[in-house]
Amino acid sequence: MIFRQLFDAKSSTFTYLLADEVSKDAVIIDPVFEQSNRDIALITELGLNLTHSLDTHCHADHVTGSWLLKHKINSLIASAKVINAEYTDVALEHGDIIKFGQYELQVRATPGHTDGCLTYVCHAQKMAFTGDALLIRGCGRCDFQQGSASQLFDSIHQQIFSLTNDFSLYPGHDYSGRCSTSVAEEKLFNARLGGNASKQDFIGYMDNMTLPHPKYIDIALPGNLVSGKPDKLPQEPTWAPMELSYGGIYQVSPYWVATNLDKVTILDVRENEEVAQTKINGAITIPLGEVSTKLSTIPTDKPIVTFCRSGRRSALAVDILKKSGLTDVANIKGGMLAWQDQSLPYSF
Ligand SMILES: N[C@@H](CCC(=O)N[C@@H](CS)C(=O)NCC(=O)O)C(=O)O
Ligand SMILES: [Fe+2]
Repeated sequence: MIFRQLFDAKSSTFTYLLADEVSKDAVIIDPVFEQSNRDIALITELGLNLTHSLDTHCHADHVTGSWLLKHKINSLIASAKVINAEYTDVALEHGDIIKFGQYELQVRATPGHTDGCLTYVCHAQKMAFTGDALLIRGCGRCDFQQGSASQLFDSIHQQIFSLTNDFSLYPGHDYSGRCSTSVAEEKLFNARLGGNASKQDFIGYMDNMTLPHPKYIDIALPGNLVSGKPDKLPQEPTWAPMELSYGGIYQVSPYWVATNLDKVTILDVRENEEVAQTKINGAITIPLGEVSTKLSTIPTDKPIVTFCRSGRRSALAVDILKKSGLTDVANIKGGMLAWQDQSLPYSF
């Protein structure tokens, strides 16, 4: 199975991408609205077909990326039926199965942090995605969203600790840099319900926690009740059709540049010897090492597209130009190698 754990630093949320390496069908668990472009970049670079986004619950601390992923790459929105979120395509209930290629996730209701919390279990890989029901050495708070410590204790024991000890557990958040755990570890060491803690011990602990409400709860809850559909789409560059690489660089296709030469300034950052051999007409040439000191010589009346042999050095040039305050800048994907592959015009 293809498996990636992603992190949103602002909300300390984990997002998980799971895919079948053969069929390329993929699902994403708990996408974060602001990270949609990152997630789509990874999905695109790995050549995956995202069939579903799956939320573990109605998050109080961030808005889901589900609606935006559907809008951009057509995945179905799946979340707990109990939440009754608008725009849900698949309303999940305990016992449902989500298939992606040869793999499947079993849906287990694990209420207690919220009344609509789900845990997704991949039996074949011995992995469970627990959302905020069970965190590493902790668990989701129970003081809002129909939370109940008694119910959470039962959910964890009946639906998570009932998995074999060797199951790996992947939580919805971690606030201390930890990434995954196991059933065996949490049974022994969970700070709130491990080591034979009784339900009474657990409720005593949870009732006496004093956590401030999540900072973005007033935005997150209404946002998640509409599956993350924004009032207004996030702003994206409009001067060229563009894709964001998983490396974080906006890229334009060589073909678009070749057919829109009058709309951009091409900045070729190859060394002089390379430019002496092949060049794109009209491009200005500044070797990468001199870009920062020659910024003032680069015309800024048009968007700038950067260029080199393979598209690697020119990606760094995009970074340098952005840091200098320019906004309409992108890399020509694949550089001269792609340009030549596509038989676009250049001179010797
Ligand atoms: N400080 C965070 C809130 C963190 C928080 O309350 N997280 C929830 C999950 S949505 C929780 O259950 N935390 C349990 C804990 O921190 O022990 C924020 O402002 O967003
Ligand atoms: Fe939560």
